[in-house]
Amino acid sequence: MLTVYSDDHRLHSGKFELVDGEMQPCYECPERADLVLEAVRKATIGEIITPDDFGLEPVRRIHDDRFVDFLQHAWDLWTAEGRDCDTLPLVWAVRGMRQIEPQHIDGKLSYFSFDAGTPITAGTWRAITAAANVALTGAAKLRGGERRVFSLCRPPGHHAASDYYGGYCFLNNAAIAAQYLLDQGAKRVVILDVDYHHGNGTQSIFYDRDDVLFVSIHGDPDQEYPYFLGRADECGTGAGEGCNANFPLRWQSSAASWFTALDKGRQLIAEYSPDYVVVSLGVDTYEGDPISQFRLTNDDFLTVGRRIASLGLPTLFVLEGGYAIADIGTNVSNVLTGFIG
Ligand code: OKP
Ligand code: ZN
Repeated sequence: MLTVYSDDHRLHSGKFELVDGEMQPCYECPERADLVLEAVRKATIGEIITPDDFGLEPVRRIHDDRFVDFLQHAWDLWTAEGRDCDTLPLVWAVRGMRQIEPQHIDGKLSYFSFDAGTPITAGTWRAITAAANVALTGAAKLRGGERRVFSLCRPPGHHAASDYYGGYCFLNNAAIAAQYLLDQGAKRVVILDVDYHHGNGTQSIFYDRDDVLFVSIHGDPDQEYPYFLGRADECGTGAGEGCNANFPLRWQSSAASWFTALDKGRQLIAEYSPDYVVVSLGVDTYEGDPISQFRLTNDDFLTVGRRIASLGLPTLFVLEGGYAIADIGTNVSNVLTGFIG
C-alpha cells in the first residue's frame, strides 16, 4: 500500500484549546502524524511518497471562495491587530442573529468557525494546503490504478464544511479527495467515516447529492461533540435522499455493537456499488483515547481493516482523529495491515 506524507503538517501546531472550562494543550499535535509515519515505516506497509501540488482549484470545488480567502489571510489579519498568539474565536451567530461576514478579524473568526478548540497559527495555511495535497495525491494514485492508498493527513478534515472550520479541521481532506475522484470520471464515491466523532462537515457538503454516499459511525450527538449533527434520522435531502447514513452509538458502547454498525454500513456501501471508497480514518474509537468513549482494542483495528477490505473496492484511507499518543501508530498501522491481509 502506498502512503502519502508531507512534513509540512508540522507547520500547524496550536498551543491551547478550550476543554472542561480551561485552556489546555492541544490534543491535535504534530507528534500524532510523526508517530503514525514511524509505525507505517516499521510495519513495512509499502512505499512512502511526498504529495504533488494541485493548487487551490480542487479545494475550491468543496470550499467557498470567501472561506478559502479567509483561511489564507486570517493569520496576517490577526497579527496586524498586534497579536502574536494563536487565534481563537469567542462568539457565534446563533438563532435569530445575522449571517453577515464582519470586517474585523475577530468577527471573521467567529463567522467562519463553530468551536473554540481550533486555533489558527502562523503556519496553519501551509499545513492545511499540504494536507489537501496529500489527500489529492492519494486520490490521483487511485485514478492511476492503485487499489489502496493511505493519505497521512494532518490536521484532520471531517468537521470542516464548505464555509466553516472547527473540531481541529480547516479543509475537508476526504471531501476534496472524493470530489477529485468524481471530477476525474468516477460515477459514485462512498465516504466511510469511522472516526469517533461525527463527520458533520463531510455530511453537510454532500447532503443533497446522490454521487457521494456518506456513512458514519460515531458518538451519539445527544452525548457527544459536535452535538448538532449526526443523528440517525439524517438521511440526505432532495437528490441526496438515502445517500446519508448515520450510526450514532452511546458512550461505552461495546466493540461488538460498533462492528454491528460497520456491518450495516458495509451492506449499504455494497448496494450503492461505488467506484471508490474514501475512509475517514480516525482511531479515536480506541479504548484508551483521552477524549472519546468507545472501547475498541489494538487488535480490533486489524478487524476494522479486514472488514473494509472485504468490500473489494479501491480504497483511499485519509487520516482523521486519534489522540492516544502511545497507541496511535499501532492502531493506524493495524487498520492498514488488516486491510492488506
Ligand atoms: C476531531 B476529530 C471533548 C471536546 C471535543 C473537539 C474534538 C474534535 C475531534 N470533551 N473537542 O473528529 O477527531
Ligand atoms: Zn474524532
